[in-house]
Amino acid sequence: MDLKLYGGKLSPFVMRPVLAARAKGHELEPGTFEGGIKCEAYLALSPMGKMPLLVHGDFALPESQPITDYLDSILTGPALTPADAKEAARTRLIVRLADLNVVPHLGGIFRARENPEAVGPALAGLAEGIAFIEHYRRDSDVFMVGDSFTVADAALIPLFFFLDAFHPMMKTGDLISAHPRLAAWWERAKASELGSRCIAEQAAGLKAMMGG
Ligand SMILES: N[C@@H](CCC(=O)N[C@@H](CS)C(=O)NCC(=O)O)C(=O)O
Repeated sequence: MDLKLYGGKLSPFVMRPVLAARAKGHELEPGTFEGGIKCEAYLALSPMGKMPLLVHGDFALPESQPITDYLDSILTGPALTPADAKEAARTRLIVRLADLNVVPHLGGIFRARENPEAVGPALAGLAEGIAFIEHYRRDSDVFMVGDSFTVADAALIPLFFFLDAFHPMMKTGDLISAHPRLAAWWERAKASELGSRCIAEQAAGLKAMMGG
């Protein structure tokens, strides 16, 4: 299959489709776009100039969640969206809540050194976003939703990596442990083959970004 994914492995948006492909039994190693993500050729395919970008033959698709859903449709392997309409909706809702209410606050954590005043509001925003997600989970959810890996796990695992990574400086892990059910999910996710591999790859990316 003529399928290429562009981006770096530290990015939670790049790891989302990577994890989804792996959960379906496929390796989709992200690569670097020649010329970078701001070059003319890249911007012609994705004017937003962000990673990831999926190129499938002459079809170019940006944005982590549409890419993830597309891979779920075209790749063989287990479906990553529940067949039940309500469970599918709950899965999509959790991904959307994460993108709308968790992702925007990660920047404040990431740029703590340059802008320490933004850390407090970022932590408050993250706490709220995480509580929104937890509101829609059930005691019976072993994975993010239900009893098998879904696109919601693919979205949340690489985002939660940063909460662990920044815990020593900003106690971001406490945002997870405040919710015992979510904390149990995170422990299971980290211990899983897919989760532990993803986290190791992101950790290597973070180390490289911080200068080794
Ligand atoms: N909504 C986008 C977010 C993508 C995004 O923000 N990617 C970052 C990397 S984590 C990026 O490409 N940043 C480079 C830039 O903005 O110049 C998605 O879900 O794919």
